[in-house]
Amino acid sequence: MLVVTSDDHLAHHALELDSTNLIPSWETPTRVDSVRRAVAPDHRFVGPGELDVSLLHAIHDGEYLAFMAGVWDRWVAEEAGPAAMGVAWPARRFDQGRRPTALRGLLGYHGFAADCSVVGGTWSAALASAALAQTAAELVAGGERAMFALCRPPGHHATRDQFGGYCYLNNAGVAVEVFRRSGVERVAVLDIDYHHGNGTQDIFYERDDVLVCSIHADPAFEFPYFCGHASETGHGAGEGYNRNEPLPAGTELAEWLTAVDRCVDAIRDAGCGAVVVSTGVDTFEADPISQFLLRTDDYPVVGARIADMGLPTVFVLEGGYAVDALGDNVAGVLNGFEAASA
Ligand code: SP5
Ligand code: ZN
Repeated sequence: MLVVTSDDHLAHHALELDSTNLIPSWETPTRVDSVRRAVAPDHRFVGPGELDVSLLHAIHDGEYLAFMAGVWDRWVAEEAGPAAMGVAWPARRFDQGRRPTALRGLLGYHGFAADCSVVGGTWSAALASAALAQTAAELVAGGERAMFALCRPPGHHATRDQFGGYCYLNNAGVAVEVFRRSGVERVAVLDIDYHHGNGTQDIFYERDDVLVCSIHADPAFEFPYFCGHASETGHGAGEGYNRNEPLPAGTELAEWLTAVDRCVDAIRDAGCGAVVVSTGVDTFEADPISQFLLRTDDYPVVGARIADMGLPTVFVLEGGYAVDALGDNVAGVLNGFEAASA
């Protein structure tokens, strides 16, 4: 399989609010090295093409994109701390619609969580990461059976107009839009990251041309806490085109696979013509911030399930924070897919 990757992520390493301190984010530059090392023997690397900014405007709010492009310079001019982040967010009974003017206010308006901040290299890395997803989808739309976009930063928590959960631009959403523009009438997103893909859900919630399926830790006990419930099934034209499979802490392969299979069935039933796989492997038993119990040997099994759908497939990297094992776990998904496709 072709793997789209670049070094443009290197200057991005954000800070996150741990229980009481700002710490270097679990989402580190070394994650890319781990994946490259593990996939190198069986796959080939290619670089990205030029980003088509109109794809970002298709899935993100224009004011959000403009704010994010300038936020670091504004932060340096006004505050000059090591990382820009919000301190207040529009909570219950606050005015959701009004956009403040102050930098701190805008950081709260365009962000949703204190696990995520902006540093000097963030925006260029986010744009480059989106370009990887775009290139992967373009090559698959052009006839490749499958591609892997080694995206960093990840994307599935980024909503239309908010960053959070280590995500700034929704890379999976970019790949979806490429498929739609290439003529695929309905695209599936299969999100196997440990966390609910709230951003992808948000972006496509009212659309019936994109079926979004996410298998994840129950938000009752896990980030992002406020969405990802099974009752969230889409809205308006999108009713029935959003599927959530929340699972308890301690979930192992057998139970996790039954949820994957329900999603695979839904993707088949909806007649999707391509699938974007939000490939987080933070379901791993030794992941430092997660509570599922998948093992390295389990990942080829899910890769095979995805291959069995027989659809043009773009894998985009999402989470996975056990850095030493991250590469082997990702390689497991890709190798399981290829073995089942052969
Ligand atoms: C893309 C992705 O996987 N984003 C995940 C964002 C999760 N952020 C919240 C992390 C909370 C970490 N708490 C650490 C406890 C370690 N003992
Ligand atoms: Zn995750």
